[in-house]
Amino acid sequence: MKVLLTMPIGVEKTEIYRILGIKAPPLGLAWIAAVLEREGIEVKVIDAPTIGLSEQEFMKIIDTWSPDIVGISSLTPTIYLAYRTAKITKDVDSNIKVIIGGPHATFMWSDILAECPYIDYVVIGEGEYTALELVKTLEKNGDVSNVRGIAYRNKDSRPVFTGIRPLIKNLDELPPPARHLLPMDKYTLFGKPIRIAHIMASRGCPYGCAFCSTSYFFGRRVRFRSPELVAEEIEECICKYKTKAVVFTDDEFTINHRWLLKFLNELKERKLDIKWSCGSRVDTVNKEILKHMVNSGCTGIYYGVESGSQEILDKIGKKITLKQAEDAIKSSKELGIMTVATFILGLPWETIDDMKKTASFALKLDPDYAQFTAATPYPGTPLFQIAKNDNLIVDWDWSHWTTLRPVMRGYNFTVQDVERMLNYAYRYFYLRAKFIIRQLKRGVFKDMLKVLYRNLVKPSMDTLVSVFKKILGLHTSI
Ligand code: B12
Ligand code: SF4
Repeated sequence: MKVLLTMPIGVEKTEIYRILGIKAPPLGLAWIAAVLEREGIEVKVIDAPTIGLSEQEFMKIIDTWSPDIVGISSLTPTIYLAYRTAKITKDVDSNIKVIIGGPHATFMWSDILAECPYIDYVVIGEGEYTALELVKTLEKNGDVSNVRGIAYRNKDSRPVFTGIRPLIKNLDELPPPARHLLPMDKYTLFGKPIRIAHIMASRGCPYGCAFCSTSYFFGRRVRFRSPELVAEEIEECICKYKTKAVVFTDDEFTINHRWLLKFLNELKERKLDIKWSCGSRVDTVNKEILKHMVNSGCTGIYYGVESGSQEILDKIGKKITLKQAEDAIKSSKELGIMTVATFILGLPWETIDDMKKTASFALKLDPDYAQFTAATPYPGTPLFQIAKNDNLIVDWDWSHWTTLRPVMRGYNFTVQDVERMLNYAYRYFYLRAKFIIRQLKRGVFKDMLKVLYRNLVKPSMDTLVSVFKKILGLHTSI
């Protein structure tokens, strides 16, 4: 049995990819590949956007390698490209079974089966064991209705869901992601040859914020891998791929201090000399833990602050206070950690004044970088239900659901208002002397000018926004 796992073809040409400009490995596919390989199944992984694979090249691979199964990973904004990838797979060989997985597929499986005849199976939720069981069942020509966690069309073309598969209890059972199947030399920092590895130490989050699908996808209980195995994975990356920097892609890396301290100690004992960055809530750090983090190589933290209005924070269930945000950014900066604060504009309950408050709060916090994105009601989130029920969604073209542009109006504002406020917030934060001088001092202004120059042909505010997002893209990688 030969299984080819791929990202949708053509993602690198989309707005979001060009603007974010981040090349990151598809850890989900690499993990599935590792589990399949462990069972002796022949697997190939294609990180199509990173290597810039064209449709023709993809079809050629299908033609020459002849997989029995093609698995495609997809997010909401890349779903149409996933459909197209499924179609061109079947164009080459209609006998190939096509499987799709990922957060969009998980919550929209019934629409997917109705919309795309080229997709045979949808894997719902965490994919490793479901994919393995499905592949083994297909290999034996067995009865797929016994495979939990999938959806498919039955003989009468009716959609069937086989029921939820429980989450993997012990993540240590999983082998490390199959990085040997990925183009590891292509994941560099700012396009420079500093080798970077993406590591995920945990899955799940207890908070269930209204705009985020993590708790509904990976569960409310955080499942940590053991500190030893995570450190071992890093050590392996250093040996095999000359990794110099690690990005932890956990949603909330600092949530469990006992685990974190054990892990940091593990890094110390193994004398692992790496720089690393992570994402964190503002209420799960304090000066003491930050000191430990800095001492073991932490150089950057990505904080989800979301809003400058306490009322809005409460409404989205973020369970943080503005004061906690101030304290976290202040302490981090004092310790020399580069901070990125992320904010959402256009949450349904906001007023224009609330959005202005968010822009002002960003300035008050004065993180190294601020990222403002449009509130997007991704499927599977409480926000999706609210937006759908109250007819707030004005753009149902999934390819626009990138967070770069609003697709939803509020109770008191239009999508045009959000566009205007995003431009306002970016201008307000970045076009100020303090920020520009800081960049000059750091010597990174050259990079910024380069990107600006490239975009000056179309010097609209939108362009400026994308320029700064590009810069953020560069810097949020570490
Ligand atoms: C790291 C990360 C990024 C990185 C790297 C992405 C990459 N190359 O993987 C960067 C910064 C580039 C990024 C960008 C974006 N991201 Co992002 N990202 C994440 C994050 C934090 C971790 C991803 C990860 O590695 N997960 C770990 C693996 C194990 O999970 P997984 O990929 O989902 O795969 C599992 C299952 O989904 C399933 N599966 C997935 N694919 C397949 C395929 C098959 C065939 C099968 C059988 C199963 C299967 O099995 C896998 C193993 O269990 C997630 C949140 C999260 N916790 O997952 C958000 C998340 C995926 N991102 C999200 C979004 C919205 C984006 C952006 C669209 C928006 C933005 N402004 O950032 C862009 C889009 C980029 C693009 N090119 O399209 C949303 C997606 C929501 C949705 N419905 O689509 C998430 C879920 C965040 C959230 N909480 O809402 N992201
Ligand atoms: S935004 Fe962060 S804290 Fe909130 S549910 Fe998502 S991962 Fe958890």
